[in-house]
Amino acid sequence: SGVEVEMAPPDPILGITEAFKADGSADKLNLGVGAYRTEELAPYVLEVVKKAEAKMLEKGENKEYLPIDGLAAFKKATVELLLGADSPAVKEGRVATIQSLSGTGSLRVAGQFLSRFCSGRTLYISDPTWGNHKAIFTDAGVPWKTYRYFDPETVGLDEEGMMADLKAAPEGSVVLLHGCAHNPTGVDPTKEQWKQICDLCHERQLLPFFDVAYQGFATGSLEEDAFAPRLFVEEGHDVIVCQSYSKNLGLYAERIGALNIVASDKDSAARILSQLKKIARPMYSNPPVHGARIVTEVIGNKDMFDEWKGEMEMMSGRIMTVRGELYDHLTRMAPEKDWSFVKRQIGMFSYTGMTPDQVANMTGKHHIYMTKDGRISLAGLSSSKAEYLAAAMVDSVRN
Ligand code: PLP
Ligand code: TYF
Repeated sequence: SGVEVEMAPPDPILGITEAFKADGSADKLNLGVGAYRTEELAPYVLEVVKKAEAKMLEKGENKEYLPIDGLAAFKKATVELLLGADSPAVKEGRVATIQSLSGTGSLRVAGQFLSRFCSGRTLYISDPTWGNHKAIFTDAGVPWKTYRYFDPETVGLDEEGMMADLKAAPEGSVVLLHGCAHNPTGVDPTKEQWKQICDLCHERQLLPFFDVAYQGFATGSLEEDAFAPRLFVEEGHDVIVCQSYSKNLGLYAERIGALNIVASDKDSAARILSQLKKIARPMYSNPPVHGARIVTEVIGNKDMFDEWKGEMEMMSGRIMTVRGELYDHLTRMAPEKDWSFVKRQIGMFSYTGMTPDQVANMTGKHHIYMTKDGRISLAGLSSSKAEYLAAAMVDSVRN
């Protein structure tokens, strides 16, 4: 009658932070988790978030339960941020939106929806992808396969491989795409390539499913970063989109995000929403309110919205600056190697191509923590540490 289980392995990303905390070295650097840090390497709370919270305190809002599908004003704000306020799909009421527990929880609800209503349809996931995707969809009972995505030779998109694998996918398959700033590679399709992927989804009757975790964080522009999901919706696809406010509004621990399913008409959207609520209810009943209010305040107030855009540009700009500095140091220290990928990659991460042994050297010898797949989070790097990182990388790839 006892409970005996094996020890579970630590999370490949969040487990790194545990190891980092236990390291006593003064040089240590946590480039594992994708979380934005200031130049002083401290966590950053956006000024606009503090303002929104002050306003919320002033209003004295209560702590009553939200509806199962979340705060109505948040739902409106989040779908308009994603697709644009004048999007026909939004205006026609064809989008079923449910506020959920940030990106991860939204993906999990979407997974449950797929396993319940799209059984027999395989989900295609990029190789590589964010470490949690496979676990989320495995737990939700969604059968998945991978499609080729990354070409280590060019440190770019494996366009041919991706298109061939998607062409070979059975009709009705679901394709998981990163809306922008692909994690971990930092390699995104160009606009032209997105159009080809969109056409292919039409031809092959594939259901596009976007994970949008970095809107506004990739280029600094909310519109630019929503190019791909907007294109697919405009082209008339039914589309699933998960959103997260962890990175772009720095609301990591508030667990605020949404799942949107764009349907062909208002009635099917209403039926889909009713089923999403039926999924959420026995899982967590209803979502937390604090982050939903923050997002709603920020998006709904012109001054705060503009201030948010400024802070996003600041954050994405700082990451681009450290990319440039890291590139300069690397090129000076090891000019025989082409380091231009560091500057080309988009978003928080650089996918370095380092092997597990080289990563072990980074951590064991240089106290630099990063994921085993060779990914480093540049959001956790400061200008003053760029040279130290470059020296460690050069030491690791040469040995
Ligand atoms: N999807 C991708 C691609 C991510 O990189 C992340 C984390 O950063 C998430 C989803 C979900 O994060 P969260 O659950 O904090 O929104
Ligand atoms: O890729 C990352 O680093 C971020 C952070 O379960 C993260 O996505 C990692 C693991 C996780 C949730 C968020």
